[in-house]
Amino acid sequence: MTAQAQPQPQPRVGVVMGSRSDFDTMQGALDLLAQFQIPYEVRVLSAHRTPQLLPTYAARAERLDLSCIIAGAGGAAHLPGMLAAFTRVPVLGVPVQSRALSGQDSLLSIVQMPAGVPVATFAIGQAGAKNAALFAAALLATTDAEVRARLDAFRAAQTSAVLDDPHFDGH
Ligand code: RP5
Repeated sequence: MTAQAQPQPQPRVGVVMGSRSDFDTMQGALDLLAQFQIPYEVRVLSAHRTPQLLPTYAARAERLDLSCIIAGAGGAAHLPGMLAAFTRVPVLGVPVQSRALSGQDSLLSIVQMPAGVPVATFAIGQAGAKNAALFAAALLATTDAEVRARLDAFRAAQTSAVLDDPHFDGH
């Protein structure tokens, strides 16, 4: 018997990054999207090395009606801003921690957009990647009751983990 390919659910979030070397940073976003059962797709796109792929991906994001694109990049991190220039799909920018400047360069490259083309910018590194995924879940939760319930449960578990810590002396 041959294995049947399972139909893949249509992605609701796009996750892109400027290089394969960004993958470790972005893994936290992928893990959380999976935990919330939000279908996603992943692409490596570079504003500098594959600039021709940016308008193509932006058009795809609109065609698929993605709720948002999470875009991680480091150094001269133009990927989130350039994608935002090509599409009205909300772009959540994750500054990857660079070797030379510890991600300060990535952060400023992503956050300092000119008025008119916004990129929602998150913390440098893995915290930013995770929070971008949680933000994507919050966006979907405005219209999706199942995602809303999972997000509420995630928050409740996070709170319990703090309050149930034996080192927490309570109030
Ligand atoms: C950026 O340059 C990427 O987002 C990555 O963070 C950085 C370094 O890329 P590699 O030289 O490791 O491919 O475009």
